Amino acid sequence: MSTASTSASKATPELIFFEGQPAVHLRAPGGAEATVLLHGGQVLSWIPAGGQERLYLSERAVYAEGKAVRGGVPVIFPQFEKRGPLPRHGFARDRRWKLLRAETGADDAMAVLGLSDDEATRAIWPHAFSVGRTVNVGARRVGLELEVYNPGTAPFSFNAALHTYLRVNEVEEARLTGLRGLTHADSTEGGREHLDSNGTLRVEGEVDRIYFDAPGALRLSEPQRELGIELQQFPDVVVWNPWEEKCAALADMPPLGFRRMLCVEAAAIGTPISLAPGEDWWGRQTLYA
Ligand code: TA6
Repeated sequence: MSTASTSASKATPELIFFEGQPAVHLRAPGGAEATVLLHGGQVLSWIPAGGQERLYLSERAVYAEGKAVRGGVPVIFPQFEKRGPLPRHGFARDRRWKLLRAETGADDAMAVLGLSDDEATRAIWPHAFSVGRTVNVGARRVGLELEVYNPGTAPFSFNAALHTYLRVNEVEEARLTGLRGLTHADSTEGGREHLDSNGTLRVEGEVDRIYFDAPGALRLSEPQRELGIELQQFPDVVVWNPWEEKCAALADMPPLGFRRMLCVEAAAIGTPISLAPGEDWWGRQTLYA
């Protein structure tokens, strides 16, 4: 269980400690809430106004220097999986980000966090960079934005993803739609490509797919609720559920955790993004309850 200490009566944004780690708690005027951990710049919780928690966070997640927190919305940068020489999924998810701004507007609340190169990142990835993460909570939606800037004198290229763990009541009852006619690479079959002729994805076993050049709108339907997922400038979508055996092998997931989550990730994997000095790129995933 979380040990976040927040108070509904206090003005937002509020600096809190979540599992002993500094975090910012956002509360929009309509009552929607989000919690963002400085470690990894990671959104851990999103509760739309009058609603329920919509992100999955493992109760066995580890909150420690150099470790990635299992759940919420980890930021994957500058490498996806093992598609390069860096640690798996890059380094942004296990480093401390800076809180650059946090404020409440008339009908929303937002926080901006940043991560830049330092000696440790340059030792494994020799580039000057600056990554910004904006989290914007309105009554029934949350906007998750990633911005990458090249302040250096040489170009670089990168992969990125928002590895969003969506909470579901029972994954076998959930349906993900919007992928009809797309080809996906199946990571459980060494990247073998398949065409999705059906368009409705049901999870009844391990799923680990990359849909390249996906459309910008998806829908996750459950018997009692719906979630809209919008992607801007992220060309690819990753869908992941480890299922029983792989979940049991993850020390930071409870044995039945796979039943409560489905990762639907906004990603830029197929074609790495290249930035010349002075250029920037942004991508956004917006969730609508
Ligand atoms: O995005 C899907 C994926 O790459 C899967 O292959 C799966 O292993 C997952 O991410 C989690 O990776 P992690 O390094 O956080 O255990």
